Amino acid sequence: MTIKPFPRPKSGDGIGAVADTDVGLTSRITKCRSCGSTNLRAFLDLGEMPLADRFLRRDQLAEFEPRFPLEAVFCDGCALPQILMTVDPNVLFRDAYPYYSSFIETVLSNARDSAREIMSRIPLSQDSLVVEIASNDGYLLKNFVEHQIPVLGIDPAEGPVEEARRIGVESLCDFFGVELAGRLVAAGRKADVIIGNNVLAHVADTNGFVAGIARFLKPEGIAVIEAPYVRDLIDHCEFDTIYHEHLCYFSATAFANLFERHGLYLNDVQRLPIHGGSLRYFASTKSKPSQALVDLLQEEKTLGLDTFEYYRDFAVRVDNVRERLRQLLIDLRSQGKSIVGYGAAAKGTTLINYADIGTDLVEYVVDKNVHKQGCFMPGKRQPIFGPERILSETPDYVLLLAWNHAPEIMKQLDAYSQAGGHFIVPVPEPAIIETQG
Ligand code: JHZ
Ligand code: ZN
Repeated sequence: MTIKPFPRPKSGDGIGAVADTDVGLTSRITKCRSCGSTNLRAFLDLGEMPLADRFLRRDQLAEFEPRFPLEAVFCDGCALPQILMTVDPNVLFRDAYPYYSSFIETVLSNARDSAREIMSRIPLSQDSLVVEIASNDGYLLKNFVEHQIPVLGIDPAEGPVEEARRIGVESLCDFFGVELAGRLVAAGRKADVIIGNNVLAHVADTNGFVAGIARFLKPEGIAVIEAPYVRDLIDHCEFDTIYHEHLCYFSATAFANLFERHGLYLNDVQRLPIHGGSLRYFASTKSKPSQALVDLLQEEKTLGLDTFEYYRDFAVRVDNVRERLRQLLIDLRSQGKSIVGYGAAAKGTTLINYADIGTDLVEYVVDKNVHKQGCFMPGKRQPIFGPERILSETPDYVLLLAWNHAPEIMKQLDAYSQAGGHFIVPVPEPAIIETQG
């Protein structure tokens, strides 16, 4: 089988380049987001990509769609992989931010586990305060509300915040940082627990964010932070989880370096399967490292996660996945097979745009999230429908753009498998999952 190379997306390629857009505070870093070092070494260039969560409404299809460079670098100073471009957070997260955590059972059950774990580690009562940064629609804090523990959610996205308030989760619609922490402390509030799931990597002022946590946390309090684990990203070639919302890609080593700068110590860590592999970090004002943490930091050293070598061949592996996926889809289409996508996931935007998967290969995408239905995928513009369409049309193949939720999705689509349907996963390597149909 010959694999034809195809052009990378680049500036001015159809849709447009960064200079033409109204991009507010969009900028390119020259120093590490964490330690300020200028020793940044490039390891991946995905070209110019549209914004991953900017699903297009029908009336926006004729409008200019901004694209931004997406290049990843490794910091020699503190071992933190990161991207160079910072897109204005008001563009990324306000207004029509479409991500509602409660649509995903895996996210809900992880939230329940997290709440249970936290309650087993620290005594909480009606006099306590549990804060969640990026509290979204209240999917996690509601577990504390059930136990009559006072909560405060903080999130800049209006739609999800409204939903959180509707279900009784007190929420502030704002960006968290050292300034907001200062205002809350001045108003007499301090937190026993600060939770931040999938938010640390999203914040442009990385140090301001951690300084805010340090300021807002009671001396005996704990910060519980979840973030995708860069080791899983690299090992399983999850390049599609790289997009403009994700500015940093943490290891325990890089996390500890960042938090210690603000007087917070990483004391424990748990590996989680969620989002393709994440770490749950436990930090507090005193240093009491658990054996699990000591072991993981040692493992990271042994593997070389704190050296550029670990990332050196990633781009070659990514290109290999891209070529193989394209060829698989092209072969299936040339045999007359129909292919659709499941999950209008942010990572799906990176995947279809980097692998140049247009409607000729993947005709449409389905997603349970009603806020995404009726819209179109960024860049490649597949229309987004509800998942029932798969059951009514029985396409030959479903490409799992939300491959991280494969078991949950395949379970729901059991009738589709029974009817002879097949699933394709794009990473760690493109593969057709055999079903019993
Ligand atoms: P999912 C988001 O990434 C965005 P995304 C964000 N930047 C982040 O950090 C990560 O999460 C953690 C749908 N779905 O979770 C729901 C179904 O339709 O992989 C979602 O639209 N049916 C905040 O967007 C999408 O798939 C289902 O049964 O890449 C999954 O998105 C399931 C399970 C999901 O995250
Ligand atoms: Zn650094």
